[in-house]
Amino acid sequence: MKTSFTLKSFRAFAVNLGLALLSLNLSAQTSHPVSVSNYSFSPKNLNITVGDEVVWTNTGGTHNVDGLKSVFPNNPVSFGNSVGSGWTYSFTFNTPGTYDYHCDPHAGFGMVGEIIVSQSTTATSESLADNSGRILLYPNPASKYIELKLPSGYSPVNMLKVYTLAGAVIDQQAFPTNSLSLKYDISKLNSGIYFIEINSQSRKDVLKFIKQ
Ligand SMILES: [Cu+2]
Repeated sequence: MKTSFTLKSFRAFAVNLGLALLSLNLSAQTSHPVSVSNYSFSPKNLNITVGDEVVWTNTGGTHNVDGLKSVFPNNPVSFGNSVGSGWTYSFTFNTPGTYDYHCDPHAGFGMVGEIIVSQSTTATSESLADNSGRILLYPNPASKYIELKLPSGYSPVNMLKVYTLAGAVIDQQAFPTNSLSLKYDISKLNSGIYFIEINSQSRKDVLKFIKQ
């Protein structure tokens, strides 16, 4: 009798705990570790979402993280710490954009890093919800990547083609199955005007984008 009561209340407790953890998880930021040693940041490049935290841990040598706007004027905000050894430094990125940084003593040795902070997926799909029926391409112009967002009725998508203003096809690939969005890397393209063609069984869309 007593045991079953205890079990029951334990179950109720476990369910409540489960719900509490779930809601905590949904709102929690993601933490991205970067190790600092051997004159490098690893990983050197990070793609994160607004509200995420990056944690740098210096495991060897005398280094720092310098992402100050006085050094990198294009950084949306400043971040960084002082030169030293054995430290851990964390920063939460609340403004989208591209952030560059380096280690002050070893910048000349190529001890550099970059973090791309994107809007959260949830916020993006919500804010784009009223554009039903159209394919969205953003940002445009862009330098690192473009993102394609397809309307919910757009399915199945077969093939994606990228070509130059002159009409030369430079890339062709399958659109990810069961996905209505795609992040496409344009960092290696030369500056200029390009077209991206998306085919479904019933329609073909061609969107223009500018690589900065
Ligand atoms: Cu260093």
